[in-house]
Amino acid sequence: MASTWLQVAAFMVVLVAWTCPTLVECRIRNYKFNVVMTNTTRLCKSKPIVTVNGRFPGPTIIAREDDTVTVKVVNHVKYNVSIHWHGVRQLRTGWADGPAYITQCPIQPGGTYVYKFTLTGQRGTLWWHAHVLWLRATVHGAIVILPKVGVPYPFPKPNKEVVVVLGEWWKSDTEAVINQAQKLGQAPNVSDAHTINGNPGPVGNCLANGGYKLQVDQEKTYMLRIINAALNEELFFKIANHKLTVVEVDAVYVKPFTTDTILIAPGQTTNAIITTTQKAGKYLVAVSPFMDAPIAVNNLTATASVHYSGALTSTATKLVTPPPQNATLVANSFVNALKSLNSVMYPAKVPLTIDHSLFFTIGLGVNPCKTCVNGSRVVADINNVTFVMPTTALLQAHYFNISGVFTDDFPSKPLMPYNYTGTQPKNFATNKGTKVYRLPYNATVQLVLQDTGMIAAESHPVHLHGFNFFVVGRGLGNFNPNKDPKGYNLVERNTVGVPTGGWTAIRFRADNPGVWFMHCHLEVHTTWGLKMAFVVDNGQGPLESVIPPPSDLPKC
Ligand SMILES: *[C@@H]1O[C@H](CO)[C@@H](O)[C@H](O)[C@H]1NC(C)=O
Ligand SMILES: *[C@@H]1O[C@H](CO)[C@@H](O)[C@H](O)[C@H]1NC(C)=O
Ligand SMILES: *[C@@H]1O[C@H](CO)[C@@H](O)[C@H](O)[C@H]1NC(C)=O
Ligand SMILES: *[C@@H]1O[C@H](CO)[C@@H](O)[C@H](O)[C@H]1NC(C)=O
Ligand SMILES: *[C@@H]1O[C@H](CO)[C@@H](O)[C@H](O)[C@H]1NC(C)=O
Ligand SMILES: *[C@@H]1O[C@H](CO)[C@@H](O)[C@H](O)[C@H]1NC(C)=O
Ligand SMILES: *[C@@H]1O[C@H](CO)[C@@H](O)[C@H](O)[C@H]1NC(C)=O
Ligand SMILES: *[C@@H]1O[C@H](CO)[C@@H](O)[C@H](O)[C@H]1NC(C)=O
Ligand SMILES: *[C@@H]1O[C@H](CO)[C@@H](O)[C@H](O)[C@H]1NC(C)=O
Ligand SMILES: *[C@@H]1O[C@H](CO)[C@@H](O)[C@H](O)[C@H]1NC(C)=O
Ligand SMILES: [Cu+2]
Repeated sequence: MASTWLQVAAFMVVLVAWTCPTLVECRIRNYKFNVVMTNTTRLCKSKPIVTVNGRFPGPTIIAREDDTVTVKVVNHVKYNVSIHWHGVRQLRTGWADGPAYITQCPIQPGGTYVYKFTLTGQRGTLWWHAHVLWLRATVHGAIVILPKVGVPYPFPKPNKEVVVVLGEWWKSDTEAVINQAQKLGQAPNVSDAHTINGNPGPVGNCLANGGYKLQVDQEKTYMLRIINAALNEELFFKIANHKLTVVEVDAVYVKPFTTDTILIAPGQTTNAIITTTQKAGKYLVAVSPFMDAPIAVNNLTATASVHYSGALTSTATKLVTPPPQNATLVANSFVNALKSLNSVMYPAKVPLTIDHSLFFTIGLGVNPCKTCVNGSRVVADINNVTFVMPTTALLQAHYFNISGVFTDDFPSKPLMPYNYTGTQPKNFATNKGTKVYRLPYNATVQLVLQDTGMIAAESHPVHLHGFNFFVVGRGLGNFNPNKDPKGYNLVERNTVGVPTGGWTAIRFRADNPGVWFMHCHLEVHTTWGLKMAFVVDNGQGPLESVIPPPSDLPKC
């Protein structure tokens, strides 16, 4: 094990105050994150960026299932900061979940907060990222959860494991990008590059960069722990002459399947194994956007390379052709191949009866704005509610019974039904509100997420905090409650793409009390208001109740 991780450490992992280097009998893992401004010359930009511990991507957290992790975050920058542990279930520990103004007030400049949570019943790849403003563009890193000591993977153990973080890069300051867009009421500028482990490869005027290099030996297996940390783009991932065997998504094992191309949305993680059966040489890795709607994206391809040992740098490079940007069929064939492992050891506990049947439309809208360019601004909504961020965190308001922060009248279905993917209403206006949907402890939920065609139909990767859910179906057009449930499939995850002009149905059991954010993981849509929260009430007794808040919980 130690040698496996040394490989990773060589390029990724810098741990501050990691108390547990052997990963054997260690139940508590302590980290310290200093949020700082960092200069980087790697990406053709002289302006400093916000990072954790000066790293981009940030440090990897390595732990085992059932370990308790503490991370002391110290804010040395001028921005308010909070960190989300994306996909970590946070059973009863919502205070450590991280989304600013949902579960905590942000850590203000000069402030400190210790996140403490236990990795219960999860193993695989997750990630952490800033959950305030657009800071997650550069404030993110991997979370690797190894199985408990002595528990094998349900597939042959790879020879090596490598973290591969995909991202987006702006030459401008990302806060300036979104602030400018919000002022004008228009879409923000797209990024200037995609990155693979912090490096775009030779694009634009960054030719000095060789790109990220993965050194391999022949006839070995490598498990890539791929994370899409990009703000706004779903990505294709492909390697010349190598097939990818997908074994896990969002820290849940899947039935292994082999593919040329991986589709990964912002927020999602995918573990895939490659076998190095090729001749010595250099094989390109391509990361390119998927967008099958008339929406502007950064269409540049990031490249990295897989180098077989012994190969000279002059060896011919094997090129790879990324799918076209609008390759819906490539995207669909990947998504349709995903199925939870659902074995005796890892059963898929999908709720079979439904207490709350919800139908949420997700899409864009247009509201008046006197100071904006056209007298209007683009917004986004769920069931025609554009979410307004409160100034007191929702979890505090819920826990301490503070009234006036939110209302629990989030509509369970659209108040004005129409043909969501057909002719749109003439009026694109939305309502504003800080509305939540309340669930009793242990209730079962089916939620159909329906894309709309307002302004443009577009794929939305929707992320739910505090739970894994089962994706039980997806389709094009409008969801049909009589016909569609018959075709239900099954994959467990925490972020799911709702297809352009289509729908996705998910199920979950509300067995985690607290306040749980649900939002589009395209940062631009979250900013525009495509977000809401579920309040899950306490059940019986302390084991079914939110724990008391820690004493250092930041104040607003
Ligand atoms: C970044 O580099 C500039 C120019 O060299 C320097 O003035 C600035 O202090 C540096 N900032 C940080 C955070 O290191
Ligand atoms: C966004 O792009 C426009 C057009 O290229 C440019 O003028 C503007 O400065 C950019 N905004 C930021 C914040 O970089
Ligand atoms: C503003 O108006 C211009 C010109 O009519 C149009 O091209 C643009 O799409 C409009 N922008 C928004 C955000 O409505
Ligand atoms: C990428 O986008 C740019 C700017 O919109 C455009 O000029 C270019 O043709 C596009 N390239 C491809 C390959 O689609
Ligand atoms: C994808 O885009 C290309 C170039 O714009 C176009 O020729 C092609 O018809 C599009 N394919 C689909 C399936 O929309
Ligand atoms: C909030 O109200 C609930 C229900 O009335 C009560 O059980 C709980 O003790 C109250 N919490 C606080 C912190 O006052
Ligand atoms: C909704 O609109 C689509 C696209 O125009 C059309 O094919 C479909 O028949 C419409 N559905 C209903 C129920 O009217
Ligand atoms: C959304 O709400 C706005 C404001 O109340 C209203 O004007 C509009 O008709 C509603 N749209 C839909 C699709 O319900
Ligand atoms: C939750 O509900 C299921 C049945 O729907 C039941 O089997 C289970 O015991 C309940 N769990 C708790 C903790 O109440
Ligand atoms: C930081 O957060 C505090 C508490 O919510 C708020 O009062 C303050 O305005 C925020 N600062 C900035 C720069 O946004
Ligand atoms: Cu979206």
